[in-house]
Amino acid sequence: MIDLRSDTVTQPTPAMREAMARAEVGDDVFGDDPTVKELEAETATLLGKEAALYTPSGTMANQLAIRGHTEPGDEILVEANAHLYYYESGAPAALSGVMCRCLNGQRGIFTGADLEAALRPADQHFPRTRLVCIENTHNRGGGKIWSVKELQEVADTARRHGLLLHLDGARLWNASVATGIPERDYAAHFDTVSVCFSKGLGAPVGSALAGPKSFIEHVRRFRKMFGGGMRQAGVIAAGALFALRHQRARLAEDHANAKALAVGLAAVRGLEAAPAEVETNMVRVRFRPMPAQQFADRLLAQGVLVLAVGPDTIRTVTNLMVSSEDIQAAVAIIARVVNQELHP
Ligand code: TLP
Repeated sequence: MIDLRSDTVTQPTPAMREAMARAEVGDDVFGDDPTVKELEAETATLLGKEAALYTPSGTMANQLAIRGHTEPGDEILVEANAHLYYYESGAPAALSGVMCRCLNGQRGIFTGADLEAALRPADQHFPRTRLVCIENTHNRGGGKIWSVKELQEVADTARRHGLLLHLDGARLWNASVATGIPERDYAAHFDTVSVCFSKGLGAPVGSALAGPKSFIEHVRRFRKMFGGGMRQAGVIAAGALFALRHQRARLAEDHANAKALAVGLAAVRGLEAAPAEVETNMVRVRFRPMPAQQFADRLLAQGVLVLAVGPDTIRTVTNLMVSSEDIQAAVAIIARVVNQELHP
C-alpha cells in the first residue's frame, strides 16, 4: 500500500520509539512531567514565544486559542477553507460560542483589503470582532505558503483595528523548510501559534499552542475543561521532541516527492495536476470523468490511498512513509486506472 491520504499516517521510526521508551515521565496535570516541559520550552523558543502548551491534537490547540482570545458572541474572521472552520466539527460554535465570518481567499490566501472590507464599525447591533486566523501552509489551498509580505499586510490591517491574530501552523515546519524562513519569523506576526508534531514531522501524537506566558496559563484551564489534561504524557512528548530535533529538515524530501508526483500526474492524459502550484507536500489532482470518491476507491483497490476532497478532486500528501520509488510506482498505478477508465 502506498498511503498518500495524509502526512498524519506516518508511524514512529525505530529511533523515535527508542526515545519514547526511554522518556522520563511524571504527571503532567500536576506539572511533573519533565519531557513535556522540555518539549514545551523547545517549541516556544523555536517559535519565538514565551511559552507553549502540549495538546493531544491540532484541533485542540486551535480551539484553545479561539476560546482564550474570545468571549461567547464574539466574531472571528477566517478564510472559508480554513481547517479550524471547515474541518473541526463546528468547534468554534460549540466550544467557544463564537461566530465565524468567512473571507474568500485564493488557495487560502486573503489580503488586508479583504479583511478591511469585512470589518464593521463598533455598534451594539454587531458582534464584537475579536480575532483573525490564518493557516500556513494552507491545507485546502494545496499546501500553499503565505509569504511574509502577505502575512505582514494582513497583520498590519488587523492591528490597526485592534484585532488579535492566531496562526494555524500545523504545517509551519513545511513552510520554513520550503522557504528557508525560520518559523519564528512567521510566528512574530501572531499573538498565538499552533503547530503539529503528528503530521509531516512524524510523531505519533500531539500539537502545541504557543504564545504569551499569561495567555498559555489562561488556556491551561481550558485544556483541562476540554479533556486534554494528560498524565504521563512524556511518553508521547518524547516522540514529538525527537521529531522536532531530527525529522524537520527531511521535509525537503517530501516536498521533492510531491513535485515529482505532480510532474508525473500532469503528464497523464485526462488528469489535471499543476506542478507549478506545488510548494510543499500536497498535490491536488482533478479527474473529471468520475466522482472523486469512486476514483479514490479504484485507486485503493490497486494499492494507492488518496483522499477525496471535492466532487472531482483528490488530495495526495507525501510523507515519511513514502519513498521516491513509491512515488514513481504510484504515478504508474494512477495512470493505469485513468487509462482503464478512459479507454475501457
Ligand atoms: N488535518 C487533517 C484532516 O483533519 C483534514 C489532514 O489530514 O490534513 N490544522 C490543519 C491545517 C490541519 O491540516 C489539521 C489536520 C489540523 C489543524 C488538526 O490536527 P489534528 O488532526 O491533530 O486535530
